[in-house]
Amino acid sequence: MQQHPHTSRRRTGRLTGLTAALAAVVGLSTMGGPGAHAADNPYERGPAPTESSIEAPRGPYAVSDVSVSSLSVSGFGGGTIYYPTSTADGTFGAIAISPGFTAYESSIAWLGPRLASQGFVVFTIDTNTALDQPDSRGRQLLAALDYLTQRSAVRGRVDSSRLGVMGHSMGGGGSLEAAKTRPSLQAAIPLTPWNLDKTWPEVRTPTLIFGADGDSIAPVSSHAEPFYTNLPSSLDRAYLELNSASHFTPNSSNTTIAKYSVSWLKRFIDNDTRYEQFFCPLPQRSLTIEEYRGNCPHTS
Ligand code: 9J3
Ligand code: ZN
Repeated sequence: MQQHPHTSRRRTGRLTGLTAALAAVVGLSTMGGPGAHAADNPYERGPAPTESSIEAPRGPYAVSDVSVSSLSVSGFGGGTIYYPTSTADGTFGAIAISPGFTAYESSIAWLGPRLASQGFVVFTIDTNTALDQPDSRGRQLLAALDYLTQRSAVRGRVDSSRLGVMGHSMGGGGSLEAAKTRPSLQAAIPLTPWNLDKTWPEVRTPTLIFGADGDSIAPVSSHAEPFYTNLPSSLDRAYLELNSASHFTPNSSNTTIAKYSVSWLKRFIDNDTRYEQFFCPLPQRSLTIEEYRGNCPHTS
């Protein structure tokens, strides 16, 4: 059953515009009141977040999914689209997620329903071959987003102006490649990323990089940390190093990955400043966070 979030209809873009127009015509704009907030964010979805709501195994939206056969698409290897079942809240921002070297969609599948239940359309993909390198994975993430917004069965549920990318390992390296290629992306989240290219001055997309302190396949000292350091210092960027974690920690349900990913996606894909509280001021070192770096307040 749908646990329907109590977002009011006036928060949709069309109705906010209508409200503003009516307010102007009738002269209500100086009267205030709940129906006259010209500054309401049209992309905000779902109820106000709490620490427990972003840590929960599922968010407020019931989730459906549709399988996409590799035979029906080109430029990537098919996958599964997870999306909020209800259409009552209008369109949602969307993300594509790539697995790592030799891995399949199943290795990142937990993120599909977890993130979609918070109010995103999430496309977990397979790559054309399991051996594809980061630059190819970046192109495939973009092909998947293009399929999602232009041809998929749920294209009408997606706001094509609010898109992001995630990926594990070479898929995380691919997320950086995708952001470098397509600066209109609103958020990127590489998970224990791997790439031979260490420098990302071209990136204009707000980027949250997860590293793992015990990663011996993509050691943070030669991957996640230099990737973070070599993003523009003017960018909204963050580096979260997971404590007692390995290269494969992103391959199963992880509350720290989920809560900060949800917050980053909400903040930058939905422009939802209600989530800024979770990484600004910067999180402290803890049992789950070895280290956190970032800018605060955010600039975009
Ligand atoms: O996607 C990954 O797990 C990248 C790490 C790797 O196996 O690199 C070796 C070439
Ligand atoms: Zn570079």
